Amino acid sequence: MLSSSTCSPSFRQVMNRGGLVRLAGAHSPLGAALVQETGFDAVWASSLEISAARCLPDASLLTMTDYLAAAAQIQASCSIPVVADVDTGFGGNMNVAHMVREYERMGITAVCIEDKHFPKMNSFVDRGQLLLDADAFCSKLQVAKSVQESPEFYLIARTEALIAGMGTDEALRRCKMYADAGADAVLVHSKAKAPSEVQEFLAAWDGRVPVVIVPTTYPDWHAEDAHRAGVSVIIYANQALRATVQAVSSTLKLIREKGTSTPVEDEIAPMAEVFRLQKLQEWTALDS
Ligand code: SPV
Ligand code: MG
Repeated sequence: MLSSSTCSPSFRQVMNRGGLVRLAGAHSPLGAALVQETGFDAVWASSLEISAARCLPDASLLTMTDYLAAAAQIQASCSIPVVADVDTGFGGNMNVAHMVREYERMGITAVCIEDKHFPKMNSFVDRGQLLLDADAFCSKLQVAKSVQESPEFYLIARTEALIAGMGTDEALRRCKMYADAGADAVLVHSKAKAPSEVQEFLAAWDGRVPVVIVPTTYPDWHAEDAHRAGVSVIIYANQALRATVQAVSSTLKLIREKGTSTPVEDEIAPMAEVFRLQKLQEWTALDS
């Protein structure tokens, strides 16, 4: 049997194992295969990555159908759960309900929805971020929980309060409301160069649901230290995408410049490695 058809545990099952849960971003099954085999617990189907793979800004330009197709392809290909980045839920309450039903139907066991307005802009883009009123976002969360079919389905509520410069107290106020509205975990996002505001948040957090972080701009904070400070889930959201951009660009530059690929041959994956990731042997065995 093809091993790509193995079942994945749900994200909730992974959370129930206890300990720190680590995710890395991907936009394709190939990227997800690398996430899985390097030992991450789940794949982050990143809106930034999925948009960037289409050479488009992460600005609600793609539709729910686009994001769902990418997440579902990833989930179908690997045996760790996908946490789908669903931005704002693609609109209002009705869009959120539709989103939950469609994602669940395609085998996605966890989604992360954020409290920005639709259309949203990536959190690291340097322009003001407008947040939805906290009560309106709670209403989205309640709708999401009310339509989920499986008790396994896991809802992460992400606040952009720190990204919008609203401070730790507002992030705490919102996250408490989101947890009380039914979120299974909260994600507190920050674009600060140091983890101090996230640490301040964690010191005051009462632990009513687990906390998720995305340490893109404060990469020096070691995962174990973050875990000791109260973090349950860490998402390395875009490092794989950035590695790809850099590696492909410098490889192509060298080939173009030197007129031969000899200088890069030792740096790039051999064809055998590509075949291994494609599970070529398992496929060809079907033909024997
Ligand atoms: C993503 O990876 O799409 C995220 C994380 O939402 S970030 O880009 O850091 O906002
Ligand atoms: Mg995103």
